Amino acid sequence: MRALLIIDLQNDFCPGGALAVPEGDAIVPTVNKLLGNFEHVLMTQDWHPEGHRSFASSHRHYEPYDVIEMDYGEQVLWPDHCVQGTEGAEFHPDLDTTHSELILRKGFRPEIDSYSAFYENDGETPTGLAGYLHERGIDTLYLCGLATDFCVKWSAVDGCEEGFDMYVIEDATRGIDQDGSLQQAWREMEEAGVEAISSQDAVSNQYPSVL
Ligand code: VGL
Ligand code: ZN
Repeated sequence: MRALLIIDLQNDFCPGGALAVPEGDAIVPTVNKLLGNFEHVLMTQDWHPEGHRSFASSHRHYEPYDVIEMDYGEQVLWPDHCVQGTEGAEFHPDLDTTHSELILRKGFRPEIDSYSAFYENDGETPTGLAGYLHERGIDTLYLCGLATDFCVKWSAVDGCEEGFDMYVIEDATRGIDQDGSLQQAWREMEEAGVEAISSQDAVSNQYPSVL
């Protein structure tokens, strides 16, 4: 059984938002078209408390996009974004969220960031997603959303390690591309066994039994 997983398609990651991904909003119509082709649709929502440790504003002498060492490894420091309850944390207003059966919030612990839909950035605190998918008989995930080189990549790679079949829908995702991170992300995903696919192919691959 397959599902569509929409990563962080929120205002702050779209043009005009606090951590805007170039053309982040351009994928919304594509994602809306995909929805109807999936029996299961899940979404993640980046959901930080004010003063979150991933914010540059929480560290003296640091600027957004600086990289620091945290207990759990390297952390990019971001502009304040997706603060709980703010408009920036809301889903893009044109995204059709009615089909979504699960909204998984992440990054809500003040001391730790969470890019992946499966694990927080320590690599060991699970979000519960794998258990949810197993219980519902979902073994194949199609990923779209923002940003390709951070939350999409981390989710895709972790999903492979958890034993799921992972696809990333290329034309339904956009990247931040910080110092070549986008190309690097595609390389890492390929090495992990993630397959890149177009939205057209994701749709025509649906329900193999009826083809
Ligand atoms: C993301 C940076 C910080 C993402 C979330 O959704 O890719 N990137 N928080
Ligand atoms: Zn975040």
